[in-house]
Amino acid sequence: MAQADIALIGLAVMGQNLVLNMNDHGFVVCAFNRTVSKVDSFLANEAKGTQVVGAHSLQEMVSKLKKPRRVMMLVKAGQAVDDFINQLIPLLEPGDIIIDGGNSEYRDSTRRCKDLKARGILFVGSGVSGGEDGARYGPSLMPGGDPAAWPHIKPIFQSIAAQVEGEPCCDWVGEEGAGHFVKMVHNGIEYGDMQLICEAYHLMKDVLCMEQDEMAKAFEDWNKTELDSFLIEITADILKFRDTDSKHLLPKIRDTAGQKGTGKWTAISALEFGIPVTLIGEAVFARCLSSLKEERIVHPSTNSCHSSRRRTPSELRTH
Ligand code: 2AM
Repeated sequence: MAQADIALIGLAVMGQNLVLNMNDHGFVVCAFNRTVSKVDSFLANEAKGTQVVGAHSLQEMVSKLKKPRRVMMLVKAGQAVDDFINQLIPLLEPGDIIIDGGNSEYRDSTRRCKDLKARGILFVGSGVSGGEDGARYGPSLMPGGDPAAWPHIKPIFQSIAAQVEGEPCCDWVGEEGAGHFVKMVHNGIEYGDMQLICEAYHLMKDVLCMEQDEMAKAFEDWNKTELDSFLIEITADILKFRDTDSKHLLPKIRDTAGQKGTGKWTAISALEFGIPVTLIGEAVFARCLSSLKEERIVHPSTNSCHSSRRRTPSELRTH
């Protein structure tokens, strides 16, 4: 049997979809997952009829790969990435490549890149953007790390990435943790974009007293201008959307937003590097305020707002 072009560890939806995307582009992928039963169910269902092969151990996976071996991980950020790297090290040879396509912090990627370089293994930390659909049909990929790895992964990465006017949405972004740094800033920019949309909505609703369908029309018009973008497009759709009782759904949704941390990390990096990125800082603070508001209740008799419970400083440090 022909050796596989690349291994992919982590068969949650993002991982599965990247495997199927690589398969569509003619690459033979060897799939592995910590919970090994997922390998069999993936091969019997989603990957049925494809060229995808499976492995039931890391040893078996490594034995099925062409050299230099290319091993990509899409597992939970943090300890799981270090655990897999530690298990892979004794199985790989100098010149082999480990790619982390998860949502790792860029400092972790810098550390992993240096540690693996000392052992002759080439590390790549890659941002993967576009969600589940992107992973399946064309993500934006932001690889960085050991530059010696790039020629070996470029053909795979550039063919599975989204293509815009014939150009792949993927290029080498720099050394060490640069891939995950770019992904972090990319997410931070999205925070800023969403903050601008929210402020525009606030002014339209509370200052201009516009009706919901009027606001939707404004966003639709903006989407035909230089503001043409996914977020402006879905804002118009969200504004128009009606609930089963035929009333608009949006005013019924709680006015709070959580966060996973990439906006906050972008703002922290901006402070550390002395680069003013005030919009993203504002966006993070607005989300914090919105979730603090969630903790407050309006007293029905007086209509006055008071905190339901005083929170301790450590409880406030939630993000
Ligand atoms: P699982 O199917 O065995 O849970 C997304 O959660 C992916 O990361 C899944 O493939 C999951 O494997 C994997 N994952 C999560 N935590 C992990 C850990 N501590 N060690 C190894 N894999 C992990």
